[in-house]
Amino acid sequence: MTALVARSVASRAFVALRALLIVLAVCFLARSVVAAPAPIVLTGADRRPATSLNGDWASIVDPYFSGLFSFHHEEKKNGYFMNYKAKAGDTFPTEYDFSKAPKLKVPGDWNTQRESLMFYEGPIWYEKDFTYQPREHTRVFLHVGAANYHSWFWVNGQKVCEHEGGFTAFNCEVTQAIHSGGNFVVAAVDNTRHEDNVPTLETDWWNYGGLTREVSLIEVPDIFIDQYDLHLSREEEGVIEGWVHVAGGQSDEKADVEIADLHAKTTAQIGADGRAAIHFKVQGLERWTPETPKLYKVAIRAGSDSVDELMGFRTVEAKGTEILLNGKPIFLRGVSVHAEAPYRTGRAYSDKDAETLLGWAKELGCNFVRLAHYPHDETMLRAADRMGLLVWSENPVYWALQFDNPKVLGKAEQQLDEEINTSRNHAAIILWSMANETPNNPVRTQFIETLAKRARGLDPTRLITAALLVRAKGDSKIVDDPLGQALDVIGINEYIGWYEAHPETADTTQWQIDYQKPLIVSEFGAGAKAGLHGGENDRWTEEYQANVFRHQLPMLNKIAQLRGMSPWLLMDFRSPNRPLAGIQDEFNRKGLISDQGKKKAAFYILQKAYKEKTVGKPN
Ligand code: GCB
Repeated sequence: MTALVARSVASRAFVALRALLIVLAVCFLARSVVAAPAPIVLTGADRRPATSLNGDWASIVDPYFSGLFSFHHEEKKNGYFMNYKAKAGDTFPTEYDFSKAPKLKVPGDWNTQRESLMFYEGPIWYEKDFTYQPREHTRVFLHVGAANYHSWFWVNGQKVCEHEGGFTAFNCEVTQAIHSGGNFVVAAVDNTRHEDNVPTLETDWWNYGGLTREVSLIEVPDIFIDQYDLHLSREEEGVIEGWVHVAGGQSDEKADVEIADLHAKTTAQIGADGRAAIHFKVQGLERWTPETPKLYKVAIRAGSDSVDELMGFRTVEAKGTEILLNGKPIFLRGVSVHAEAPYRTGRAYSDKDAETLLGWAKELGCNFVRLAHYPHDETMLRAADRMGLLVWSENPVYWALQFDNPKVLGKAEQQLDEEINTSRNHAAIILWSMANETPNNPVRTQFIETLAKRARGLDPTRLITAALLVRAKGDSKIVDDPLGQALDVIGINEYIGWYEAHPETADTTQWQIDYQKPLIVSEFGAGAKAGLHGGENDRWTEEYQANVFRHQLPMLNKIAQLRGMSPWLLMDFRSPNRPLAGIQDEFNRKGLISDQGKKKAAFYILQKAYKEKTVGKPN
């Protein structure tokens, strides 16, 4: 009996072990089919020579994702990424053909390019043919400015990468996949919203899908500069410091940084971690300010690689309740901006879009923009550097994420890393915002504190903020969200006169702020349809919106530690949450300017206050 039991236990163990081995083998094989190296960040990618892949791409709308998954939902080996061309005598049908498929423009969201795609959420395939001549001793990266939300890339049928997050740039190595002559690249982009994504299911903006920003090929030498950080020291006068990281480098190599206009040059040894520490003194530096946005050409070199940067130098810090720019207190006269394209709507991506939007901000009298609610395109940051607009840059930790899910924290961290590592050399950016209007609970607080700590570790030179919700008690508004402890600058959103009470309620509102830190009112505002007129208490009219601003400004001026504001917002933008026919028509109408560029009455109220410096401290 005992022997029998022992035998059956042994045989069961054998069966279990065999099953485990089979599972492991299957996993290994499956991985070898699908695994591709993670994409990398390239700082200053737009400053490198590149082969553009912008323009027309063939497209296949694939709501069931049958180009990637079989009828039993297994990942296909011969999916659409093979770009197979049917041949006479094939023993199977080929049910797709990119050469006959309709085109989509890249960069560009798909929603505004085809009426049937306006509300589409799901996967779409993209394909483009291109010719290329790789050179010896080089590595080639497919640079993607942004793909919303989840994307997969193949070159000549070989998987080169997969990426999550719709608003950050990434680079997939294609060195092994690309060849001399004709090549093709296939991408699948899926903008399906999921609860465990960042952002999550609910947002107040259009879920524009696709290859929304530019795509190119970037060729670098075997040993190349992948990331760098150069900034003006806060501690030592006239010192530029930071680091240059070299990928594939040996520790006996050197990196150098030269600013020819200042006759300044330094050379530094690359350490075992691939980094060369930079620290050098410059004479006669003109500091970057909103009034004098001086940019210098900075040459960064290592081995045979070089990047020609264009950057400004300034310091920023928080002291007590002040924000100091170059050591002097500054008041941030700002406005919030979505990456919505002026005049044509859709996701903004071009220099022209950036110049129009930021040109309006300048016309308003701004020295500051809050680029909500996700990292904006490089073109926007370059324009802000050039035009002298300080920037609040934001991680898409928006509303109620799954804060108790470690996977979600990982996604938020990855997007934060990409945002900072890509954009850290813009003089314009002074604030990294960790989140917007998140629910006040301990799990959320811990999640965002983790992000704040990470951001400080990656970049100790800028200030950390977040847009908090405010609590009401009688006539008072209370700012006591515990997340405030983790911030250098407190951001708050409030909608007195729109989502609550009346515009004039602002006259009697008292503020209790439990933090002795600088405060930015990162949102207030009201909806108005451009051209709709009426009494100042008639909702949706320009007069109502103007009235809200008229009552808000004096109230905000009474907050002693107010150091800036960015009312909601510069221009109307598409949002599926805004269906009111004849007024909203799927647009959030809180813009000071309509999506067609028409300025509303409130624009002029804020402009007067900014130009005459009657809000905030006059600096
Ligand atoms: C908010 C959000 C912003 C919305 C805005 C609104 O508080 O931060 O994303 O679009 O309110 O218009 O309701």
